[in-house]
Amino acid sequence: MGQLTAESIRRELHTEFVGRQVVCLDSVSSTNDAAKRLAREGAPEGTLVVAEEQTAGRGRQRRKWIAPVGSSLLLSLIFRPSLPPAGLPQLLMASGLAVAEAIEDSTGLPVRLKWPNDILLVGKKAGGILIEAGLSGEAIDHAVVGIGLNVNLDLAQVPEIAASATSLSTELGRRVPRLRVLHSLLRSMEREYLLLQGGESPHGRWVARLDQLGHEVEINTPWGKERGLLERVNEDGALILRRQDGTEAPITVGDFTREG
Ligand code: BT5
Repeated sequence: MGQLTAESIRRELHTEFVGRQVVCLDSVSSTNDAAKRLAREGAPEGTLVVAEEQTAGRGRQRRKWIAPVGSSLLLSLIFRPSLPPAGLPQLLMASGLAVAEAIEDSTGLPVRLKWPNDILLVGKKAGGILIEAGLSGEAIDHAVVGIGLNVNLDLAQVPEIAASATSLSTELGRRVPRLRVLHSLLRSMEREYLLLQGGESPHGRWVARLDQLGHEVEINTPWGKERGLLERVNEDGALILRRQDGTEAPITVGDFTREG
C-alpha cells in the first residue's frame, strides 16, 4: 500500500490544527528528534512529522523501537499544552486514549492500554507512545508526542519482538490502509487534546481501558523487583502496587524499568 505523502495526508483531513502542518520524511533518526528541532524553531501546535523509516527509533530509556520500512505509522506531534511539567502523564493518558479510539474507529478491534504507555490488542503490544518535553523555566514550552503503531507489521520479520507484539494486520488477517488509521488518529488526538486543554481529565476513561488492574504484577524498578496487586493508577500517573505485606508501593514512570 502506498507511501504516505503530505498531499495525501492533507486531503480528507478533518481537523482544525492537528496535522495541518506536515513534514513527511523517507528516513530519519527518530521523528521525535525532527519534531523537537521544529518545536524549538517555533513550529505551530499540531505540526506532524511522519516517516517511513527510523534509523534510531526509540522507546523510553534508550530502548529500541523496531519498525521495518513502510510497515507502521511512525509519527510525532508538537503540542504546547498549558500544563505544569508534573501534568505530562495526563497528556500521555490523553494520547493513549486517542490511539485506542483511532484503532477502534478504523478497524473495530478492541483496544486496551497498559501502564504507562503501551497500546494493546489481545494482550500484546501493538504500539507505544514516547513523550518528550522542552521546558522554559518551570513551564512546558513544547511537548512532542511520539507514536509508533504496528499497522502492517509482519511479525515473522521481527523475531526479537514476535512473542510480545502484534499488529493491526495480524489481528485482522488483512492489510490495513495506514492513511485511514492516520486520519482517524489525527482527529482523535485533536479531540482528546482539546478536552485536556479545557480542563477535563482523561484519567477516568484511561483507567477504564487499563489492563492488569486488580491483577498480580511484577515491575522492575531501579531499587529491584516490586511484586503486588495493581491496585490503582493515580491522576498524576503514579501506579500503586499493594504488596503482600499490605504496604503500598507507588511507582512513577521515572521509577520504572523493563527488560527487553
Ligand atoms: C515505547 O517505549 O513503547 C514507546 C515507543 C515510541 C515509538 C515512537 S515511533 C515515533 C516516535 N519516534 C521515536 O523514536 N519513538 C516514537 P517502551 O515502553 O520503552 O517500549 C520499548 C520496548 O517495546 C522495546 O524494548 C521492545 O521490547 C518493544 N518493542 C520495540 N518495537 C516494538 C514494536 N514495533 N511493537 C511492539 N513492541 C516493540
